[in-house]
Amino acid sequence: MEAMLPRRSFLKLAGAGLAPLGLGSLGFDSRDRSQEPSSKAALITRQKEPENLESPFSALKGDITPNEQFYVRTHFATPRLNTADWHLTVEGSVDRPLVLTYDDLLGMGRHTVKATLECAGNSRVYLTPPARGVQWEQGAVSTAEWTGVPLSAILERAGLRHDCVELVFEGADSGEIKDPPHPGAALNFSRSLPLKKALEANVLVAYEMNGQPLPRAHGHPARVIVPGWYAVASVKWLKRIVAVTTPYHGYFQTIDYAYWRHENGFVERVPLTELQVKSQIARPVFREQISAGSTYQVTGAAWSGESGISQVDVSVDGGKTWNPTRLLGESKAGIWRLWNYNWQAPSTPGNATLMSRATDNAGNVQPMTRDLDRENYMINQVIPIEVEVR
Ligand SMILES: Nc1nc2c(c(=O)[nH]1)N[C@H]1C(S)=C(S)[C@@H](COP(=O)(O)O)O[C@H]1N2
Ligand SMILES: [Mo]
Repeated sequence: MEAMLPRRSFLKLAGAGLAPLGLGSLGFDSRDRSQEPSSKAALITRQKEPENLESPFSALKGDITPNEQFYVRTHFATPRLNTADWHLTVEGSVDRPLVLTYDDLLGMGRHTVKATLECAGNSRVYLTPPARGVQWEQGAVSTAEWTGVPLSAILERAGLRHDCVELVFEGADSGEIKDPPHPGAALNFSRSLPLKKALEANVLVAYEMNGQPLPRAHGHPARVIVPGWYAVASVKWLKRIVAVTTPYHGYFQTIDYAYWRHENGFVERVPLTELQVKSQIARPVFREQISAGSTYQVTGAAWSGESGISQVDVSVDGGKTWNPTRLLGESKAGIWRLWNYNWQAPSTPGNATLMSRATDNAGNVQPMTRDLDRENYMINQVIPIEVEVR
């Protein structure tokens, strides 16, 4: 397996066949990740092709997920892009259309934001009846520090016109959709942001993840990062930004990654956007055996897109009574907060049902039941964890 070669010799091998196009005497660009294997041993494989890999949430430790443990969600074959010939174009309703090289992008700024990415399908395996899509447990969520250029700076250079209402982001990955309804031919992954969201200071075109050039699986050379929104908005392998004058209705925000919203007595199909308030128990895991009479530290994380987490409660009696947990770190929108609770396990053997429930500063409380208008997405209801005391 290629991953077994030491990294250095692997890069040399990869570089040997490359024409030294503006790369100096080295013959390859050390930032080139086009040959990097995208798979990661620390992750749980949910699907091989396209690559869908789950983070081991029970290994939660600290609020940053190491790159090797960060979940991977892809819809099509993972592109192999290299920094030497990658371009980002900015077009549509702009005064100055742009074609940016990788070096242009790096030269436009360096801004770091911490953000939790959660796939809107995270926790899907717990739905009854079963719902279509990748059967994620609790690990389609991870947190990193992202470094890149504020999107607003790129849009400013391009000179957005006043009639622009949304920005559409296109990835270099493409393929055919199998489940109907679907278009007649292959399409690229794409998603849009309303202008107001796109101009927020923490929305980035990121080129680094936890201080490393963006790994291939996470969108190398550059991706969008939209803190506080379901990660489907954070388009990887970014190649084109289009300023449009009417709302975009692409596949990944209408047929897929959308839900039914009730408004004015109507039911409307709308793209899913903000992360819904949610907490998860990392430890204990399902059916873990716990010594009777011991003190067990229940540990987990909680997040919300709209505002910071203000409270997480734990129940050890199946939801009858709730106890406040100890919250670590800061209360910030779009970034998870670790928490723990010392549970005095009963002295007599038997089953116990643990639950956690988060509240954010806007007063949103994690629900106990499933909202059917969300179908197979936005799964934030309280999940019971049954353990065995013995
Ligand atoms: N170009 C592109 N961008 C994409 C996707 C994709 O398949 N192609 N998947 C989206 C979804 S649904 C998620 S959850 C996140 C996953 O980001 P990660 O793989 O870095 O964790 O990327 C988003 N951006
Ligand atoms: Mo996702």
